[in-house]
Formats: sequence, C-alpha cells, structure tokens
Amino acid sequence: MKHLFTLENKVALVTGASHGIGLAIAEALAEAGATIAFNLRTQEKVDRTLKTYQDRGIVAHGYVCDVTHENEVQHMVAQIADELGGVDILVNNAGIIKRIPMTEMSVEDFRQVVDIDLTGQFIMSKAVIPAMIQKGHGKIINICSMMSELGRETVSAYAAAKGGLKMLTRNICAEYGKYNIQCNAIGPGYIATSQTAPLRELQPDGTPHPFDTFIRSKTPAERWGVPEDLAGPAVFLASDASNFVNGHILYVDGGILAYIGKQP
Ligand code: NAP
Ligand code: GCO
Repeated sequence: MKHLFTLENKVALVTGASHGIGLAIAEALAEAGATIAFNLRTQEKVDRTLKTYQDRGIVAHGYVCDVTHENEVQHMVAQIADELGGVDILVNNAGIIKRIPMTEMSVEDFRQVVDIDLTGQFIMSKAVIPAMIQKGHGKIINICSMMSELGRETVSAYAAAKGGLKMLTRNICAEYGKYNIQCNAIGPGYIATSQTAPLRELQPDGTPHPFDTFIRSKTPAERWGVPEDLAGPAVFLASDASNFVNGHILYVDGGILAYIGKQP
C-alpha cells in the first residue's frame, strides 16, 4: 500500500507556500518524497521562505511570481521544466480575503480578490496542463473553502471566488480527465493561520473573540483546525492513491458542513 502514497520522483509546485496552509502542505508533500517548488511575489519573501524550508530540512526551489500575471507564470513554469523536469503536482494555495460588507466594498477590492483567488488558479492550471498531457499524468489540487458552499457576512468576493474555484475544479476534471490528469480540491474548515488571526484575537478584557466562540460551536471537533490537519488529505490527492478520484472537493473541516451547530 505504501507505494500508492509515495511522491518520489515527483515535482510539486505549491503557490504562495511561505507559511500557513501552503507551507504545511509543501512540508507534507516533501515528506512523501516530492521535490518542492513554490512562488511568492517578491525576491525578499522567496529568500526568507527558502530559509524556512532549509531550517526544516527541505531543499525547496523558490520563484518570484504573482499568480495573476500570466507572463510571470508561464516563465516560472518553463523555468521549472528546465531546472526540475516539469510540474507533476500543482497546489493552487495562494489566496487573499477582504472582509467588507458588500455594499461598502469597492469594485477594485472585489476584483482583486477574484483575480487572486480564482483567475490566478485558472492561469496557473492553464500553464501546467500542456506538459502534464505530454507526461501522461498530472495532479491539480485547488484550495477551496467553507465559502465554496456557504455564505457569510462581509466575504462576498471571497465566497464568489471560492465557489467559482469549486466549479473550475470540476471543469478541469471534465476537460482533462482523459489525459490522466486529476483535478480535485481541498476545502479547509476554519484553520488557525495569519489569514484568520483577526477572527481569533482575544478581546480587550481577555475573553475569546465572539467569532472564535461561534466557530467552536459550529465545529463538532470543537476546535479550530491547524495547517497540519491538511497534510494527509494533500498527500492522498497528490498521490497515485487518488488516481480514480476526480472533480472532488475534499472538505477537511472537523465536520462543520455536516453540523447544524451546538444547541444553546
Ligand atoms: P495566508 O496565511 O494569507 O497565506 C496566503 C499566501 O498566499 C501567502 O504566502 C501570500 O503571500 C500568498 N499570495 C497571496 N496572493 C498571491 C499572489 N497574487 N501570488 C502569489 N502568492 C500570493 O493564507 P492561509 O490561511 O495559509 O490560506 C492559504 C489558502 O487556503 C488560501 O487560498 C485561503 O483562501 C485558503 N483557505 C484558508 C482557510 C483558513 O481558515 N485559513 C480556510 C479555507 C481556505 P504574501 O505573503 O505575499 O501575502
Ligand atoms: C472568514 C474566514 C474563512 C476562512 C475559510 C473557511 O472570514 O470567514 O477567513 O473564509 O478563511 O475560507 O473555510
């Protein structure tokens, strides 16, 4: 059975993998044997992140690339082909969120979120698929969200993007499954990272943030997830163990989507 989960001789590109979920997924794929590549928007962040990987005993390859800039993406993918032999596994992790009531959100803010969280994933996937077809295999893992299924106040752009990402996942499956390319998604629940830090800050009086209490009441596991909770699901979707899984959104949410919420 172990041979199904090994990523030896595979190259995994994890976008935006400097910390949080991306770093945890990259670390897991490295532990399973993959060669890790990642991209960030500045050389300073790439250099700092290379040190992070080095400190964890991982030889990673960093590239300066904004996922919304197709020319940079195409150049990075060509570089990885020359330097590492091409992308076998793409994890579309890079993303942002803006929490603004919809009627107060500018069109620019809405467009920026959709550009990074949805169009960027299109650009990245479009760039890696041709070589995956040539190779005869490929894995694309999009990072969706609870907001791929649920709405909530102030996150209209993010929910629209993550809902769209769910359908982009299914459409890549539909269009490229015949080339032995599997495109699936991981839908994390509420995970303790810098992105959700504002929702977990202690109140001035030292009591928990109301949203922290709310999420714990909506999660059967009664806790926030941690990035490491995504390690196993990521290795599964990146490996031969999932070769007949395609177009699937694997929710790693501690049971949120199955639960009405703790009774008062
Ligand atoms: P995070 O801490 O905000 O990290 C996001 C990463 O993406 C950062 O490294 C960021 O780099 C990078 N990035 C942003 N825009 C980019 C761009 N245009 N090009 C390249 N890199 C870019 O987020 P996280 O909490 O780890 O979440 C990672 C992914 O999981 C996101 O897609 C998020 O939507 C999703 N997610 C998070 C949760 C959660 O509860 N945390 C739950 C479900 C889904 P910079 O340092 O330059 O900003
Ligand atoms: C929010 C949170 C969520 C999480 C995640 C949940 O403001 O509601 O940031 O959107 O990031 O996407 O799955």
